[in-house]
Amino acid sequence: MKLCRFRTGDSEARIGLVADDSTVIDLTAAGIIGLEAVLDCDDPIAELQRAARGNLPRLALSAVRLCAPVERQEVWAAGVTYLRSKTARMAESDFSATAYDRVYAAERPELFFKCLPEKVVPTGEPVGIRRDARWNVPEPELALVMNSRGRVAGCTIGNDMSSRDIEGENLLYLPQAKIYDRSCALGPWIAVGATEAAVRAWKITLEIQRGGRRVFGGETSPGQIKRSFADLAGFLFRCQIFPHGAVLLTGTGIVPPDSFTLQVGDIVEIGITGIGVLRNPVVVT
Ligand code: DO4
Ligand code: MG
Repeated sequence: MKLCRFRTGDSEARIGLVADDSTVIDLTAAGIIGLEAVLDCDDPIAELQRAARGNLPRLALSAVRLCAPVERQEVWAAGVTYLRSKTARMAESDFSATAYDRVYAAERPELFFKCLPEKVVPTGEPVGIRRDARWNVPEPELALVMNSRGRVAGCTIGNDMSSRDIEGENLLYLPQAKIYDRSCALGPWIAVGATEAAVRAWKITLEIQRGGRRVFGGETSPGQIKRSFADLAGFLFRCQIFPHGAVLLTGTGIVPPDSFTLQVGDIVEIGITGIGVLRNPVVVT
């Protein structure tokens, strides 16, 4: 089931179910006014099925504005979870290479704070590249949506925008390479109900268009993530609580060649089978 946040006109964000990739069923009249309560249920699927049984308003997907599927959840990210990310980062950095090598093999994963929801953009809105960076890339990532008990309640698509020259200059610059205005996109909605085994068989694709032409394309699969979802969620929720739940980006497995950097006006399209497509133009921030 596909759970979304949406607006019509100037209305407050509402919660809906996307049916047939063309219709949004407005769940407001069924008493569902936020993501948190649904995700915190023992059985979100049963709760959504119960809600959708009523006679609820249906809107054309094309007539609503999708919001990022995040309310008060902090957004975190795992790093160096794919071999491709490890090798690309070892190559970009003179003196941090061993850190990436070690963290890929270590029991404790790299987890870093990405942003609060106010820095997240939804599908359709621009992601940003820093004006003081020379080498900027999107990072297409499966995002785990976790409830307040640390349970993976669904997943969505994430873009962990990164400035590779800043990160590569010194590992201590990671927060500046990763956190700035419009540095994270999430959407288009949350897929609820798939098992980890099913998700691991999905495909992740990245396509970057420039002036109507494809300038980069790549693909991978969540099956290539070195760690289990439970392991990543367990480390994130170890010694800290998330009263509103959290979103965890699970790392990138697609890295464009070193000669590639994003430009203003590029369109970044990330697809994950089982979820949908997250599509964002690029601006300078
Ligand atoms: O260690 C730096 C960041 C890694 C990351 O964001 C990734 O592997 O996706
Ligand atoms: Mg990343």
